[in-house]
Amino acid sequence: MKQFVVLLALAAGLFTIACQPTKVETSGNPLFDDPLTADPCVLVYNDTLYLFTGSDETVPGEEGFVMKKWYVFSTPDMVNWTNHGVKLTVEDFDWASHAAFAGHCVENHGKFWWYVPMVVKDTTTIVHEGFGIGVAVADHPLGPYKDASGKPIICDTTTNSVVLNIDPAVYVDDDGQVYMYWGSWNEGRYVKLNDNMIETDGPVETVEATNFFEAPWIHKKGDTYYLSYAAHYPSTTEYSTSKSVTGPWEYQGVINDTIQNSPTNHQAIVTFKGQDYLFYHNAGSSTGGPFRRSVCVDKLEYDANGKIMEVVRTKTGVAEVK
Ligand code: FUB
Repeated sequence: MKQFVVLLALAAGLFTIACQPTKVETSGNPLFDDPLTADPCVLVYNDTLYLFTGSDETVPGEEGFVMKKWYVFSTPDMVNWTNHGVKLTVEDFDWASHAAFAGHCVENHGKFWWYVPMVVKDTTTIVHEGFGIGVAVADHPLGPYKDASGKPIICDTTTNSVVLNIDPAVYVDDDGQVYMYWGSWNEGRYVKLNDNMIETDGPVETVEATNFFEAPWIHKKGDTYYLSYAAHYPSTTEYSTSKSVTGPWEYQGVINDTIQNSPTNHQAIVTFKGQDYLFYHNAGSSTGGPFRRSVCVDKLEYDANGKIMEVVRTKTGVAEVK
């Protein structure tokens, strides 16, 4: 009888162990409580995902954006992240005075080009909000970066630019032609960039995309170009598709619904080690209000017809990838 009880206890123990869920490592949203991060941009290089972010700073008495610098983070597996620290600041650009808004880093010709908007120093070129878009360059995603053009590529006095020249998104097409998209307050623009990455090559064109508010991002899946963007304000993330990088754009729908505690959400979309991801920000790490934000990541999924399904935002984030 005693033997039977021992066997029963052993079996129960084994059953309990077998039923224990396997521990799954997840990233957790927001990704970092400290520092505060906003406006994600991502690229994959040498099996590593690099995340470029802006920096929301808490300054007593200041409720709006306080942004002076940009960070770089990296991960080999979406769970273990390294904060590489500040890699670019307003002071790195002689022509800029303040407001380090959303940037975009892209690889081309073996170098890394980090396009960033800031308010310019030269008040004679300020007609609207005073933002210019410049670019810094480095040999590696982690830098060191230095101003590549010595002046803004786009500013208020550029023909057909917009009132708020922010949120650059640069895309190198399959034939090598480079395009820069940007815009805010319902006005989107794009321009061809010269092969040297620091000059425009042709006129500034208007982007016609339903509900466009700001934060354009281009990616391609199969032979379809996806233009995602912040729509309305407070913003959802929505998207349109085309068979050409310059449109015409056919409206498709919502990727990410409005975020309760943040009127902005600024997306970045990437495929890494076979998984698709949506990076965005919320204001979940902070008691500082809607202008103190933190970057998050969740899974992005396409249906069988290539339509992006609305993202399910989670607190747990995404699982480790090998
Ligand atoms: O972070 C400042 C601005 O807020 C960005 O440039 C926009 O995309 C919005 O996120």
